[in-house]
Amino acid sequence: MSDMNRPGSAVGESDHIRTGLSKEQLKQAYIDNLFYLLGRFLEVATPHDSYMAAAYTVRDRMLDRWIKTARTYKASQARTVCYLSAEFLLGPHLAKNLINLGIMEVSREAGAELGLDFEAILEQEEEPGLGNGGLGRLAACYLDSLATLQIPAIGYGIRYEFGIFDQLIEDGWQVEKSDVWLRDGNPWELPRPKLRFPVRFGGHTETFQDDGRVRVRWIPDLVVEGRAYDTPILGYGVSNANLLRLWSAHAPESFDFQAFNTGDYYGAVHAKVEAETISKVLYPNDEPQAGKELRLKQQYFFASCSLQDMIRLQLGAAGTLEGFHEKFVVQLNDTHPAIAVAELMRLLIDEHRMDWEPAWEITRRTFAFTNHTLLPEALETWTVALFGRLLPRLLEIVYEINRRFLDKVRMHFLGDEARIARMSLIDEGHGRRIRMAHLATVGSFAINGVAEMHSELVKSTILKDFHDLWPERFHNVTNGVTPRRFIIVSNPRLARLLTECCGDDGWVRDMDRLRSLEPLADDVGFHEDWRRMKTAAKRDLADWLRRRVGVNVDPETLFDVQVKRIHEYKRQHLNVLHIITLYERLKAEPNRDVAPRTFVFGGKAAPGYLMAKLIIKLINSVAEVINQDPQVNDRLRVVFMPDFNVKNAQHLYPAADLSEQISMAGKEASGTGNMKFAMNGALTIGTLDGANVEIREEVGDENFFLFGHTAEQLQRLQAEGYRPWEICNDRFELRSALDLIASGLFSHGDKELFRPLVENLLYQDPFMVLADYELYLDRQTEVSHAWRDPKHWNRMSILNVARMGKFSSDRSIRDYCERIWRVRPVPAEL
Ligand code: GLG
Repeated sequence: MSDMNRPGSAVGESDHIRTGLSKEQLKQAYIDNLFYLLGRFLEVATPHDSYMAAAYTVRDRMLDRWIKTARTYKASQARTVCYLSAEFLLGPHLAKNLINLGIMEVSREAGAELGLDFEAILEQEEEPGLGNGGLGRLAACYLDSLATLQIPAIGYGIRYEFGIFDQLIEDGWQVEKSDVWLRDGNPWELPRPKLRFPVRFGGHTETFQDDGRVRVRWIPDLVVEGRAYDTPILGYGVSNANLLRLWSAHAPESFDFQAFNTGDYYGAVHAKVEAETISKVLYPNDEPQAGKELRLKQQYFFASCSLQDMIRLQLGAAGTLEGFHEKFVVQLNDTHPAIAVAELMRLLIDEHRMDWEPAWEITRRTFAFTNHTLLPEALETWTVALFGRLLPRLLEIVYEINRRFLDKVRMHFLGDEARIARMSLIDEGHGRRIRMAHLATVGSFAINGVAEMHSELVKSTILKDFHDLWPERFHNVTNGVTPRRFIIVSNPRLARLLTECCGDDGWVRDMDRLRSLEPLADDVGFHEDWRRMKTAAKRDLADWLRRRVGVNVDPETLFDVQVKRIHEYKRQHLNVLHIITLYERLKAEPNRDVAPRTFVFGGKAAPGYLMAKLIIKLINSVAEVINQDPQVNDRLRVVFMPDFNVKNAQHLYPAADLSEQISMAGKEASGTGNMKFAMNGALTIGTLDGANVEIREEVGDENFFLFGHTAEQLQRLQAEGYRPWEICNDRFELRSALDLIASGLFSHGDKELFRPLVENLLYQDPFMVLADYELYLDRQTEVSHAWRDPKHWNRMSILNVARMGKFSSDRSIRDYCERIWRVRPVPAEL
């Protein structure tokens, strides 16, 4: 890696001045950790030993801040945000923490003096893959911004023993390998063995008299213990360090001694295994709900542990639960933790002997709910039968919440029985199911979508009836991503350039300051810097792809990138149809003058999602044919980057020229990859969907390649009776691309392999790929023309970076703080 590409060389050069850490101290601390914690010495340390020693050295520096922060928050009795999320996709810690501590440079120098290969050490880290995609990564960006903005906050989630699977590509197919991320230890977490809470499952309930009141007792048939593991989350350029608390499931210590003593050894062990299964593995589905019993157990498990922990904190500080909703605001990251609404009621009523009304008052003033998707298959419901069997007491509470809620609805909309059925927490139509989005909505004082367009659709579609009732509760908070991870760590060259242009690194905490770049968009000298930075990043990626994937790509070509989960609504196959059309054009007219392109794909498919897996196979099959065809492979290359995760993604954002955001309009709630690319200077080709709409507004229509039907147009097309095969008959090139796939050209003559995909497109095309094909191709032709004019391209690229301030997660978090959470910064001082 060249000098320019060192994370940290761009910012915080006053590193050790800020932290008071000298190189000598770091060296000594590193050697001590190697010696005392790992039992090693420099000469025999493996790269992994070096990584562990480095990680401990950094963590020690963080603990100081963490404790000071905790003290400060405690003393100020500050209102605290609790971010409940089933996923936190953090990415590697080491580089990020070095940056946020401001000791990247001095550590690098210390490493060099000890003869260590710094890059190799960073490379050793196995990232905690505790999330599927956008939703989990958003939670991680928000933790970063909360700490940076000095907001008292706790992230609560699950410490999955196996995170998202590792993806291998074998013969073009996705193969899943389990992610054993804890195998070599996790230096970033602190186990809190004494911090544990019981969580019940199954059994039945009984009523009893208590002081003249009827109360309920839940007699479970399984009790699981949640144990806390804490990870400090540092802010950037501040002393605040917040807490991420993840729960791990265990059998209570005294597990079934009776069974042991009576000789039922297997029975006793089974109970232990059953308990520990709960936090074993992350469900690898991004959008569709799994509907599995274990998933409901996971949800209840972490919601209950987190609330019990908050109650502990509140009672410790105030001695009463009365002001609970003043002390805490709980953000529900999608419906995965929505059961918390009923669980808080249970804890207040059954365990803390409150009456229903005051308990409900606290509950509905505590929660706020973020919706992340409109896809029907992703809206969570649980059958009443399963729910009642697993959580009998919670079912009673859900019924009671519903009864009281529907009484209100009845008063408001007299006689509107259809509306009541639509709004009920119970869907009576499909085998009686509990609608988790309704539970979250009824139990929250604020509900928000994740981009302007999405929030409008939430109000007009899935939660329309609720919006009619409580319009004041509905908000929009457009997503954002952290520039610490996605510019400084990923793209140090760009970070350095931005710091030079802005005069200091203030843009890192105030991305709107990048507006000062605008005048440079026409500066020839600056264009030269810009081009040099981009080319260097593209060379790095080309090297990386050669080493990791074994393909050669030419850094001079246009890098056209689509990385995200593989899903039909995201329409990777539309991209493939474009590639095939380009291929056919070149075959028909070998000397045709086209802008040479390298197409890069990446992303995981849910293991049970066959069509998505077939799309991966198609991409790899098309790649195989094109990359081996000497007639075209100087102008066309296709690469599938295996195992797309945070660590690998960091190589891509700096190198991309074109960012593909081509979902069917109305389907992508926000998207956040679109932001990561644009803030690194890639131009977007995209539909009017999710946050694309706002990105285009910010960067300017002239700096964005918009295409495709709008959501309303598509809806109309569908209502009129959409007949994709007819589109095909009119569009020769489209027909021909589909025929080519069907002919077996990409599948060694096998005409069956891709038949399901081709037929799906021809006869159903649920995501209207064919409807947008021609518009997409036309726009891609314009992209090629624009690429031919580097001056113009660079200008657009610079303006994209200059105008992406809105999409810093710092802005999103400020929006949440002001509009929803009503929390204020509490600076921690060292
Ligand atoms: C969802 C949506 C994305 C969104 C993300 C974060 O599909 O469009 O950007 O949440 O809000 N499952 C997801 O990734």
